[in-house]
Amino acid sequence: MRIGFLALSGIRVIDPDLAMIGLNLPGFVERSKVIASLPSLGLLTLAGLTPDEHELRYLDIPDVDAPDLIARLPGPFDVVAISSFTAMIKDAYRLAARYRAVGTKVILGGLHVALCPDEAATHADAIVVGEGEPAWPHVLADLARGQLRPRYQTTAPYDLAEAPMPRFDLLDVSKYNRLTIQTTRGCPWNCEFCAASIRLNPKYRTKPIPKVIAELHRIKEIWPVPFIEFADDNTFADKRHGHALCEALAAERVRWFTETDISVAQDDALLRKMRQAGCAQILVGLEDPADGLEGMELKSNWKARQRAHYLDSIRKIQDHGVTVNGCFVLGLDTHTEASFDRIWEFIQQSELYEIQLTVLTPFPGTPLYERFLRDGRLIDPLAWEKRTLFDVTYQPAHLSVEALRKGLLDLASKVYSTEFTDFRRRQFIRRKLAAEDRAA
Ligand code: B12
Repeated sequence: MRIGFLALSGIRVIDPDLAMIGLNLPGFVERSKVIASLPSLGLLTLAGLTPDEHELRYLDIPDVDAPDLIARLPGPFDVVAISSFTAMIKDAYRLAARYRAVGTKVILGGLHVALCPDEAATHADAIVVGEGEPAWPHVLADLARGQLRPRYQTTAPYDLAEAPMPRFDLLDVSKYNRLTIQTTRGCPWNCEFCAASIRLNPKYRTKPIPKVIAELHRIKEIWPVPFIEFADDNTFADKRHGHALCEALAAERVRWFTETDISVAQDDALLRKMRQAGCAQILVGLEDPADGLEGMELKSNWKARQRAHYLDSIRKIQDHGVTVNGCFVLGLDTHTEASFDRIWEFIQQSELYEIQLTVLTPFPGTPLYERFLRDGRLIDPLAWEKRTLFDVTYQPAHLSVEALRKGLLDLASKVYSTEFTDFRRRQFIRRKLAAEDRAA
């Protein structure tokens, strides 16, 4: 079969004022360029599970509505596999319709499909709900026999010891400024708003280190000195795995970025190893420096219990030469007009190297979405295209929608201004040098 693996690329903001700010602020533009360019690891993984007898192509589709799209793209394909996140799902459905109109079978999978399977099923010949690896061989076999089923559902947690080698070789690597490797899946915590891989399967799993290193070696064959982003939700939740991962990476001379939680600050030896292993930055969900954390993590209120250590933890991690990208969520139920100033004060005090500001976003399939739906607080429950993490899609508890929008815009203009961006970078270097002096 000729199989096309199709990813929707780029990042999205609907609100024109927010898009404008993106065009004007240096820190923001820089970040957007960096994060917009990544291939779909989910599709490359499925391609890695596809037997050699099939002919494969991987394509990033920048504009699904472009005239003559299908005629201009490589192909034709017997079947296309399309991946989904919520913000671009309507684009994915339009792309699916265009392919189905020319007789190509369409398989849809990914996070949004897992969260809204009944909706997705109306746009595809088959959908895969949950993790893709266990289902994909069945999809291929059923396609070959002409007996495709409309729905494939996976529930048991996929064992990452079985993980296939993603087909990085299908990429035109000159188009990307970093490539992804997944070293863990899931997260031990369960935050009310989280719409990441715990929604595919809640079990936290680690990939055997030799497999991670083999993936890195495969990437180095096409890109000798790559920059790597780990496509993990919480790389260092399992400290033993984290130590072993860093020890193995130390020999690789590669720079990398990942997402993890603030608990890395409690492990000095791990911080030293992260630095030696080439860790450039960790992205940490701080969410709120005040009482908005209360009740956010649903298993044991874990997030709220970390708050008292935030400032010390950030300093300690950065003193080890690893920059922290601190993420804040605006519009939590405790937030009032005063919260924006409080977050701004905390950011200044923290000396965080990088900051991500997003608006609380009720993604479908999350406990947050269910709560807001129940309470009648969703502005347009099915406006999936607005689930961008920047657009306001619900009625905040103690703010108007406009006040939240404006609060984000004002805070973003302060945080991403040239002056403050320069200040943050200078502070980081100053503190790092001082820490190195102390250590010498
Ligand atoms: C890398 C990444 C990106 C890349 C995506 C590149 C791409 N085309 O895939 C870039 C930088 C472009 C990006 C952009 C955006 N992202 Co993003 N991103 C991530 C990140 C960090 C990792 C995703 C990943 O690679 N996972 C690993 C792979 C292996 O998992 P997977 O994709 O889920 O695939 C598995 C299954 O879903 C399934 N599967 C997937 N596709 C298919 C298809 C078929 C046919 C089948 C059978 C199975 C299948 O099989 C795979 C293996 O099990 C996650 C956060 C995180 N830590 O996970 C956020 C995340 C996915 N992003 C998110 C968001 C909000 C966005 C943006 C909307 C931001 C914005 N404002 O623009 C855009 C939307 C982009 C889009 N095109 O739709 C949210 C999505 C929530 C949701 N439910 O939609 C996440 C979870 C982060 C968060 N804060 O919540 N992102």
